[in-house]
Amino acid sequence: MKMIMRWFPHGDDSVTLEQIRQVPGVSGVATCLPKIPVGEVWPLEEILAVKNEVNAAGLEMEVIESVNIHEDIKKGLPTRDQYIANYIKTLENLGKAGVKCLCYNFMPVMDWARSDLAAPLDDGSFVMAYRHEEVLQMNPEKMAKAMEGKARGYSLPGWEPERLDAMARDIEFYQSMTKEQYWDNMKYFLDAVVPYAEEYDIKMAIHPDDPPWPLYGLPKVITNSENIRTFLDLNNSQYNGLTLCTGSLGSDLNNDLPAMMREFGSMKRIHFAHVRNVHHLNEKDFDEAAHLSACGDLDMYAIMEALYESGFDGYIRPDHGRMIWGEQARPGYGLYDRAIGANYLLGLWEAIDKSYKKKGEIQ
Ligand SMILES: [Mn+2]
Repeated sequence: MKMIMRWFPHGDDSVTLEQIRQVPGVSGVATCLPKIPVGEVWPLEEILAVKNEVNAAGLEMEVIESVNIHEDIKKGLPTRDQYIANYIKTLENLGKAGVKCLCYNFMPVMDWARSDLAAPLDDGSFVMAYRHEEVLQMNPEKMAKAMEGKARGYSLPGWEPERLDAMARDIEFYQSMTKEQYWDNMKYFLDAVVPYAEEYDIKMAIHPDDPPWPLYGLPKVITNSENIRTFLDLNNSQYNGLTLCTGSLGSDLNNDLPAMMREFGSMKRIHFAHVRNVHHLNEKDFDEAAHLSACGDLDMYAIMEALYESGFDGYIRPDHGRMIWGEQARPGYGLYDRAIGANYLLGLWEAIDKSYKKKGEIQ
């Protein structure tokens, strides 16, 4: 298992590589090239420039999060073949740079949605929050504007300005698409790309839909165990795997996260885990709580134990953190709360590991 943290290059992050290097137990970053328009090839030299910067700080760049998928691929348009060819070329370049794992998502139109990026808690910290009724009353453009206002000048991955114009048009398009067609488009993409992921030795790791329920009539597919089984069956290569995000899937209280870790972990299909807690106010209203089990509704010990027992040897990152101690940072991606989260998770992992080794000695 390797503990990593997300980091944004080109000055688009308040957190520095030097700071991440000082977080005990963190060996690398998950990063991206945010300035390249969705659908275009990531040039090798630009990938290597970021890799060199990361390596110079004493960290690894084995995980990319994300290479976004062009909307034409998700829509199944004839133009998708060119975008898929570009995606494969990007994979080749990432492989040459030593990247081992690629987190991506296949969500239509919007990557994730929150009603507030900085909701105050009683202890003076701020969290990203989701209130279902408020989200339903906004249209995506309104939400993008509201989110932008609290993004402190940082880009919001998945809410790139060039995507906003097309959002309303895209939503209309998807409303006439069946879930089956959407699965077909996903399979078409996977069958084209996964053989190259194998060749370049890059584990593809799809991120669940966030939140894991339909919004604005858009299809949502990576939402629960049943749908994840369907997804994994679309292409049976081990390189077709998951970023198991406990925060996204845990927003739906019906999802049993330790059971999911066990099932998909034992199939060796979890390559990357985003581990964070969720605190529900209602079934579909939640805050992105601190990582500690006591702070939310997820049993983080049980989640880490299930991951450990599955023989997990992929990457883990603390997911979003709260904004604490007056930090000014990209929403969800301050240094302090994520550093605390990473070390809490590493502490759980050490305790689980030692208790298993002790049991082994006794037997
Ligand atoms: Mn996540």
